[in-house]
Parts: sequence; C-alpha cells; structure tokens
Amino acid sequence: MVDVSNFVEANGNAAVSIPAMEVAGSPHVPFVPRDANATDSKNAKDVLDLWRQQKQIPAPFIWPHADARPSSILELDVPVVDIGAALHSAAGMARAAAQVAEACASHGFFQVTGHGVDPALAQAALDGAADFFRLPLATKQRARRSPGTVKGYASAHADRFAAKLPWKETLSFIHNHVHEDVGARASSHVVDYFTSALGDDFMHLGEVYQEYCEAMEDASLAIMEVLGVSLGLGRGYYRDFFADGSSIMRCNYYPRCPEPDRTLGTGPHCDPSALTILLQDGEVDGLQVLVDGAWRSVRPKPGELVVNIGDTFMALSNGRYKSCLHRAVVHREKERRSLAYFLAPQEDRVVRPPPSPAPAPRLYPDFTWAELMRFTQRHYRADARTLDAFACWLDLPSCPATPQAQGTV
Ligand SMILES: O=C(O)CCC(=O)C(=O)O
Repeated sequence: MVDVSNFVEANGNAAVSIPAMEVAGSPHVPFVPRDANATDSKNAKDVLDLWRQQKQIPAPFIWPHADARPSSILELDVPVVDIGAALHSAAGMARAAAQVAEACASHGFFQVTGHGVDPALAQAALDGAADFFRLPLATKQRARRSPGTVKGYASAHADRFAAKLPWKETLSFIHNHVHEDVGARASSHVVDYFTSALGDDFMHLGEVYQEYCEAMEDASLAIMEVLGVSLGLGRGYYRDFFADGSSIMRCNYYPRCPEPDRTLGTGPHCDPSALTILLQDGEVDGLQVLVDGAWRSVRPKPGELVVNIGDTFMALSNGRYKSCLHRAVVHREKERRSLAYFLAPQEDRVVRPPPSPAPAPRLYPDFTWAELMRFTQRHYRADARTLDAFACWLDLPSCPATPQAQGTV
C-alpha cells in the first residue's frame, strides 16, 4: 500500500496558484533561523527550552483575544455509546444508532465504551508518548517531519507557520489497514517506521503503537457499522469502504505553559479525515468543541474514547453528519498527552455519498483522500470551511481560497 505522506511529497504541485498558508518556505519564526542544519537543532532546542523556562510566552505563540481561552467553560453533553452492545444485540445497535444520529446531526462528537481496547494497551500507548517526548531533542529530531508531509516529529518551531503557533509537540505516523485475507496482523509497518526513523532501540515502542493502531482500526470499523445503520445503509456499507484504509496516528504532547490563557495547544480546526478516535490523558482536560457559537469542553472519562466526525465523513453523508470545529487548551501546572487516530480510506478511493432514494443536491464534489491530504498538507490550514475551499480548489485550481490563520501542527 502506498504511504500517503510519500504520495504528497512525490506530487508537490508547483503549478498550484492559490495563496498558500502552508507551503514549504512560508515565513519562518523570527527566532528560529532555518538556514543551516547545524543551527536548526540548537535553535529548536532554544524554543523548547522556552516552553519550560519563560515567565511569558514568546510572541509567535500568542493567539488573538477572540481565539484565546475563556476563563470558564461549560461541558458538552455527549452521549456515551456502547459499541460492544451495538455489535452483539439488535436492541444495542438500535440504541447506539439513535444516539450517534442525534449527536452527529448536531455536532459530531460522542464517547464510546465497550470498544474492546485493552486498558493496559491504552496506558502503554500514553506512557510511550510520555517517554518519547521526554527524550533529548536530537533523538526526536531523527524522525523530524518534512514540510508537506504528515509523518514524523514536529514541534511548534516547525517550518509551516510564522504566527499563532500551537503550544505542543507531535509525533505522527501512518497505519495501513491490512485485509484479513492477505495475512491479517502480519504487518509490522508501524514497527518498521519506528526502527527506521529512530533506531532499533525503538522497536518496543513501535510494537506498542502497532498494536494500539490495530485496536483503533477495529474500534473505528465497529463505529462505522453503527454509523451505517444510523444512516439506513446497513452495517457493512462504511465498514467495507474503510476496511483497506490508510489511517494516521498522532501522539500530542502539550507542555505546561506560563500563560495558558494567551495561547492554544491545538488551534481551532475540523479534522479532514473521516473519523477521529481520541484517547485523553487521565484527568487532564483540554479538548473543546464549538457548538452553537460557544466553546464546550469534552472531559476525559476513564475507559471512554472520544469520537468525532471529520470532513471526509461529512462529505460521505452529504452534509447530514457534521464535522465540528474543535481545539485543545493548555494548562499552567499540568502537562497533557492525547492520542488521536484519524480513520481514512485508501488514498485513491473516491469519496462520494451513496445513491439515495430521496436524492438531495450534492454539497461536495467527488474527491480522493490523497487529493484532500495534498490540499490540507500543502495549501490550506484545516479550519471550519476546509471542504468548501477544497471543492473550489478542485474545480478551479486558481480559486482564491483565503484560509483563516489557524494553528494545528
Ligand atoms: O488533544 C486534543 O484534545 C485534540 C487533538 C486534536 O484535535 C488533533 O490532534 O487534531
């Protein structure tokens, strides 16, 4: 299976002429000159030291007042959907389908239990992220993410933005689903990524994430069964669509911040993927969702995973299910980790809503995941109107998409 990030690298489209927020070579952070490899590492280290030592955050991390974090916030009322019950009884499926239909028509967020993910594995994946982000910068930089790709280690000093930097570090990699008929779970490509990018010492961490990604794949395909039923398409429709997909796993690390009210850990964005499963770290909250014009928090609960609809599923459901703006805030006293699994189809599968007995006007054109990835990785910073800008770009590559300056890594 072809790796999406390689595809994006290999197809850098110099002919694209929209004003690009995210193209390689955009203005860099003033205090991080990028002109020599030797100084890159030192300057990146300086930036990371700023995380820990400064009383005030550096200017590039400051977000405008409108984006910054309010002092108090209400909790979002999200249903808790029992996926195990849905898979094992008709009554469980009927209840789960009704719950997700209501949540997805409104804001696209819900929590799941009965997902079958071993709590020890989930803890090992969170602990693995803690261990990784504590490593010396030079070690993490071995996996440094290249501009325009999704794979690798990035911190806010990274190359793409000059302002409104996110207060975070990330490690992302691809998880290709493997068909059962071609040797299910024989795959070790996540392990291979860790050892090739970081060295043989990272084999165990790679094994943890290989297993965690497989558990996430199982959980997300089970959720796809519920979504299919909820839209009247049956259990297999979306499960089959995503069964051979190529998903993305991202470990997020949000360091303690001296001025948490003036910055964000992850800026407001909608996920371009189909579905996101988020594991939040213990008791430390941070995820917030914009619903009816107000930010609401989604607090971590033991054993539950947070799920949200992404833009690709919004397109697949012709806008019936919502992909909602969300962000992550940071704390003065507490660091935080989260693990996000972004379910995506095979890169060249055409995304289009199924035929409907009551045809509705198409809201989005046909597209492939590879095209959407190229748009969001090279030309447009994901926000609340990514799909509209993308549709415009697909139709007319010179379309003047004017993205809001948001901040995700
Ligand atoms: O850390 C979180 O709570 C949200 C992370 C997120 O939205 C992302 O990684 O895209």
